[in-house]
Amino acid sequence: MKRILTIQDLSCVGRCSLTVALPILSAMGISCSVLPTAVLSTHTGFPEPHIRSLTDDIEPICDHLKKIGASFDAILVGYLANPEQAEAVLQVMETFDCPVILDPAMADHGKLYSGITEEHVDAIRDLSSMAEVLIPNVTEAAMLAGVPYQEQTDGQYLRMMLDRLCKVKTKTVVITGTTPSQDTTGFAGIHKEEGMFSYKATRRLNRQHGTGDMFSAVFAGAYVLGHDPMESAELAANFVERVLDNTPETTPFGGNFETELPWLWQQL
Ligand code: PXL
Repeated sequence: MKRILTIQDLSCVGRCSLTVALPILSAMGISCSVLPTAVLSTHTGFPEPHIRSLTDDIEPICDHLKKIGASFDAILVGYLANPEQAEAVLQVMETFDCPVILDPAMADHGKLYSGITEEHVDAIRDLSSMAEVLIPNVTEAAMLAGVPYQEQTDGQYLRMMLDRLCKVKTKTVVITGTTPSQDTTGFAGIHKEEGMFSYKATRRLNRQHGTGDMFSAVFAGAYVLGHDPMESAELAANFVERVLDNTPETTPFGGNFETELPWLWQQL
């Protein structure tokens, strides 16, 4: 059985991060271990969440996991609570020495998430150069590449960001939430050996919190199971489309993904 360690927060209410990665990876037949970066009453899309960062706990948890002989086929990194955590996460990556899939989880729709600072962006930029796969949305890609955010994404803009984000250790970058045209959305990717790939589907009018986290969890699962980056990203996009179709109202409680898990299992 494949094993993934995922490093992201535990938000008690509002589907995102660990509360989506765990069930999704389990439904894909993958053993999912967790290293929580913070406990929040809700994600930061709700007003005034209670937040306890677990910055000082990352290293001792990692040390103990190493001591008991834990090993992983991949590490999936998501939301970090502060820039200092990037250093601790780097040590976890070095300790377990396996492919890292990094979702920068810090911004969307042209804006940083509440509480995320410019120092955080710099720390994630440094960390991202150590990842084998990077999965930013358009806003995060622009911030990491150091270019202005554009709501409409033409091919030249995406190509420029993909080239800038593809560092020495990077094998694949997938930018999610692209807008190939007014009524379509999709992703654009680059694979170092095989070149560019892209995908588009009808744009859904509703938005749901946590769909980026769902995308990266499905992608990570398919990738460790041996699917190539395009197949993994397409499966992830199709899963998110089903979640959106299943959740007509836009609320911060997140997309109804639970009923789509049997479909996900059937695709593998
Ligand atoms: O879905 C991204 C995410 C993850 N974790 C926390 C968040 C957000 C986005 O707002 O606040 C805590």
